[in-house]
Amino acid sequence: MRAPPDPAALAAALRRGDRRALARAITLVESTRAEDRAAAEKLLALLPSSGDSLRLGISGSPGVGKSTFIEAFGLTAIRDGRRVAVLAVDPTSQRSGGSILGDKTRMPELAKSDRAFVRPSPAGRTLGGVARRTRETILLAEAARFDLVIVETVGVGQSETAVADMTDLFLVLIAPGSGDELQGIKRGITELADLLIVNKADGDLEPAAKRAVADYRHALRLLRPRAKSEGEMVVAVSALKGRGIAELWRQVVELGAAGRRRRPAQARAALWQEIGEGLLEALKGDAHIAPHLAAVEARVTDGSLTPTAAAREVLEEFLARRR
Ligand SMILES: Nc1nc2c(ncn2[C@@H]2O[C@H](COP(=O)(O)OP(=O)(O)OP(=O)(O)O)[C@@H](O)[C@H]2O)c(=O)[nH]1
Ligand SMILES: [Mg+2]
Repeated sequence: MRAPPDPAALAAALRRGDRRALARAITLVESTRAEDRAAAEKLLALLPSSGDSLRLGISGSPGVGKSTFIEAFGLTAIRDGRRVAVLAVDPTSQRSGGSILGDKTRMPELAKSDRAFVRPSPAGRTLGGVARRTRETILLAEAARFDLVIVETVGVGQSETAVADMTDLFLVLIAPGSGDELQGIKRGITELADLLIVNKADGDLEPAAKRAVADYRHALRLLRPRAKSEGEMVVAVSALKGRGIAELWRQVVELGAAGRRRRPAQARAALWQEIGEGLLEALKGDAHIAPHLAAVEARVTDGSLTPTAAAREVLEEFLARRR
């Protein structure tokens, strides 16, 4: 068995901006081995605070152009002096090696740049585990002097919420002409999104992109009649042609400064989430309780016990055993 790396040495290498150290540190926080977990926590405690980073969440359905967009957008940020880390969150997908290849070939320049770091998502695991690991990975990237951290999610629903809850600004990419432009509004995604970005505004798709922008602006005015600047919340770009990307970058920098104010509340929410998950883990790992959980669940399933009564029973037993 390999010994975990020395946290102090790793922290020092991170502070120098060493990308290989960053890769090793991420592997460490992703590990579930107890001694790695202990080393990871020591490492995290040694890291400097996050400085002036901008944390950006990006989501959008498969094929909308996320990777192409991140390539163009990330290179624009690099030209503006940033160092860019791209992290992926993909809790549902089982694709592993494939996504690494796919992402890196769709971001060829970014993957080559020495001012960028692209980390694909390890597949599997629960959303809670993924969220904690990603939060920690953001801190590692920031300690390694990456001042634009892009968290991409290809998952839907909960993973979008998880990413929105750990970033300063959340962008949702939309494809035009898919016939379901307003589906995002139905799914409530616009409540999470700070900016809706209609991609592929080029060639044959340009008229459809313009319509999509108008449709979304209209829908947002109906949904949030009191807000003033909904028009500016929807923009059209072409990631492929690089159109609208520089303007969007300026807008993101501006909005991101305000979005940073969310961090204290996000940290508080993460604390309670971790406490909740820790308790649940302890409960499910309790040698006396765990064997009965399946039976309790079966009684709730067949209706012979209410969820409330069952939960009270389980919790009372769990808590009584700790007194
Ligand atoms: N016309 C046009 N095509 C684009 C644009 N951006 C991306 N595409 C194309 O759309 C396809 C999907 O692009 P990706 O960047 O791989 O999309 P993705 O959202 O990362 O896809 P997944 O990783 O599978 O979720 C590719 O064929 C791209 O070339 C654009 O701005 N205009
Ligand atoms: Mg992609």
